[in-house]
Amino acid sequence: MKLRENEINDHNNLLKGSHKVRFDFLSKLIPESESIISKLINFQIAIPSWALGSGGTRFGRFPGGGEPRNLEEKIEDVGLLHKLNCSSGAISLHIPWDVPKDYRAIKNLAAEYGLRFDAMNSNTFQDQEEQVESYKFGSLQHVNKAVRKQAIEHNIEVIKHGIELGSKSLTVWLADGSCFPGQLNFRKAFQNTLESLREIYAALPDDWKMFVEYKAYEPNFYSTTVGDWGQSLLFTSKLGPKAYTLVDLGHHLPNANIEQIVSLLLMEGKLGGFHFNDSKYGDDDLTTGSIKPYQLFLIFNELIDGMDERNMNHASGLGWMIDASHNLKDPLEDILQSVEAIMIAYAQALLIDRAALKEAQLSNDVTSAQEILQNAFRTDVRALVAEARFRSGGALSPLKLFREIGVRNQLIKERGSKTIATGL
Ligand SMILES: [Mn+2]
Repeated sequence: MKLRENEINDHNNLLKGSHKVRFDFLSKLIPESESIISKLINFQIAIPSWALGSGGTRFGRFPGGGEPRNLEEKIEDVGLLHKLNCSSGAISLHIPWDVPKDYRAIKNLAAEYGLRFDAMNSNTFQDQEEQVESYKFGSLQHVNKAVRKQAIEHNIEVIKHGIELGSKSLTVWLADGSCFPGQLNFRKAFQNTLESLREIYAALPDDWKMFVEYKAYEPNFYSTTVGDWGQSLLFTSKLGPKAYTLVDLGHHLPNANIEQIVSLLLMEGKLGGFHFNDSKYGDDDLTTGSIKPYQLFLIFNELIDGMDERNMNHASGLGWMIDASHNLKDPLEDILQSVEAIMIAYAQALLIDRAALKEAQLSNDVTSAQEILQNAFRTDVRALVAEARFRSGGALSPLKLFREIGVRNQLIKERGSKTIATGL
């Protein structure tokens, strides 16, 4: 479904008065508010095609109806989100779930909604019906060369789809690993994986990036062949300058200091992109900012510090993407909440008095360092984020408008109540 222009205007007209009071107050408090707003306007977060339907656990799935039935409807859904918040201007596809039948038609449709194609994602963690070899015991790491070859060719096919659509990056996440001690020769698994990644890397166009995503455990529970940022960095360093490490917030062991990982990867020029989500225990894929908003803020603090140090453009220097799965909420509402949380953390981190923080660090003034960070974190920047959206033509309250016009009911009417998003 498409939003009508007057729906956003009518909504904004009702909220404009109270928004202005909050924004005027905040912009007086924050002298740099105009520069923050322009950075917020430029900042776009890619939406993965697989987050548009209900997720599930291995115990069950409870779809809410009206889910996108094909790639075209996935693009429509992201287009709707982008229209509401003006911050979701990209979609990330997953092959084979989103193989385009007609590249030109798909590109035109995306352009109609103001969307570009973010990183392409390959899939060697499941067996597809038509495939000859099985990934049960791994893909790029597999002891059997024929399996590795099949997985390499799949990744190269994903790159080819991406080239047709104008994407500029490939994300490789491997489920490869082992479930029991003794099952795998760790060194051989690493070497096989490296050799396979090298063949994929060789197929990358010059202006493309390869993101190597790590994950501590699951689906393998004893070892994962790209299990942490050290292993990913080892691969990406050996592969070459187009290879980068991708950080997914849910892919660490409990209590890992993710902001420190981010800081060092950036320092080395090896941080490629981000998968946002949140978690309490493991790879829970909960709404970004719903459990640990302070951690998200601290990560953005390191991101801004490290990117500014290297003169990187905040909006385009790294790949920004949500990677989440929703079992309880309306997936589109959940994404609106996640994008909002990311924009808030980014805006708060832009508020940090960096000169004062540096001074506190150099004089070992631990108390002031904490005060400076928390002063920014405890500032309610929601009116700045709303103002950025408003100036871009979006809704002052995307979630409110989403409910007011009954988006889910309309989608159920259009698509039916029993639809299941492809791939999930
Ligand atoms: Mn991920």
